Amino acid sequence: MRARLERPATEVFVDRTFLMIKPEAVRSGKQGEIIDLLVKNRFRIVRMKQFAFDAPRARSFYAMHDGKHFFVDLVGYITSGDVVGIELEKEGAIELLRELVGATDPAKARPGTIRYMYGTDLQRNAVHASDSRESAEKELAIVFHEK
Ligand code: FUP
Repeated sequence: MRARLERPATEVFVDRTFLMIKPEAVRSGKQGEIIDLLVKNRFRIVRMKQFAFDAPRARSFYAMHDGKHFFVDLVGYITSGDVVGIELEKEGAIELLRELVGATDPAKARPGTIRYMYGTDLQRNAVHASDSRESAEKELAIVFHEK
């Protein structure tokens, strides 16, 4: 008979973060290549779904930018088509994913980063990645409807 595996007394803590593939990258069929990059960089995919934001959920997702000059356009853009939301796990996930994603403006992103390879301009910059643990928790809750 096989021994029953016990859960370890202390859980190992691994950071989690959120990546979203934005509408123009989904429209042009780049999901697969972007997900492949995540896996090659040893991020573990925990959950993933393709969906469309409605305006209230998009405004809540981008609430930190409410009132800025680009807010209305940003909400219009992010609700313009399907996105792919992905929960990722890795030691140091938040910082390492931001490095892999690159600068907000694709024109300023370093070669090898996702925005350098797949971004079009400041608004259509291929992906979103959480910038802190608090943002990750909030964004995962909005996208995956966590309580
Ligand atoms: P980032 O954390 O790199 O995604 O960038 P920000 O939080 O500064 O910006 C959020 C999103 O707003 C960016 F993905 C792109 C968009 N944006 C504009 O459309 N115009 C601007 O002038 C600045 C940001």
